[in-house]
Amino acid sequence: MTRPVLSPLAYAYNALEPWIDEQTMRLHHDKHHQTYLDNLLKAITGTELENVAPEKLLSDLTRIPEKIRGVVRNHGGGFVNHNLFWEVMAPKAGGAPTGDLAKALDKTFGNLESFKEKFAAAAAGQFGSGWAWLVVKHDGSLAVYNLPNQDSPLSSGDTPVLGLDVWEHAYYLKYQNRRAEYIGNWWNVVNWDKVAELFKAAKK
Ligand code: MN3
Repeated sequence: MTRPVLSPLAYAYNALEPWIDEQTMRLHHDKHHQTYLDNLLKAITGTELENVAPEKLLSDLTRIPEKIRGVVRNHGGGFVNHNLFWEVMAPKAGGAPTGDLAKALDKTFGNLESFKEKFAAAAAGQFGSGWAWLVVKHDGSLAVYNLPNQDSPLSSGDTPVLGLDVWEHAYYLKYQNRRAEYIGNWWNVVNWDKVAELFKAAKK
């Protein structure tokens, strides 16, 4: 396998405005995300884990030597979580999902609005830094929960299909302490086509 790299965004830094500002996107992708990757590489380079995909490292943290387990969990998690985050957002996005994903959300949560409320509550209710997640569980069912820091759903055997970063670095420049406003506006940039694709892949 090839060494993990920081992929460029698939859209311009200012493409998610007015919901997410250019400066936040630049710092978040070029600095924060890069740092997670750098620290992960620093920990695994020269070890037998060097050629293991970061997702695989996270999927069983008990196999990681104790000395670098924390770094893999935090920085490996940070690297993998942000890869997903950039992909599940897009300019001129938002709206509602269609197809199998829409059906599964309705079946699990009642309707799209109820899902969004539950997800937003998970995001708002994460004390301190962390993420809200929509995941596909082992049995194919959907679930919403939050996790602190950069903990990945992969470490619990779940496959994340939508994630919202609620670390202050994700919103503070534009929204300051108004996390709820950031969460509410974020729906305008959710790339449902990508979420549907991840959902389909996870169900296989
Ligand atoms: Mn972040």
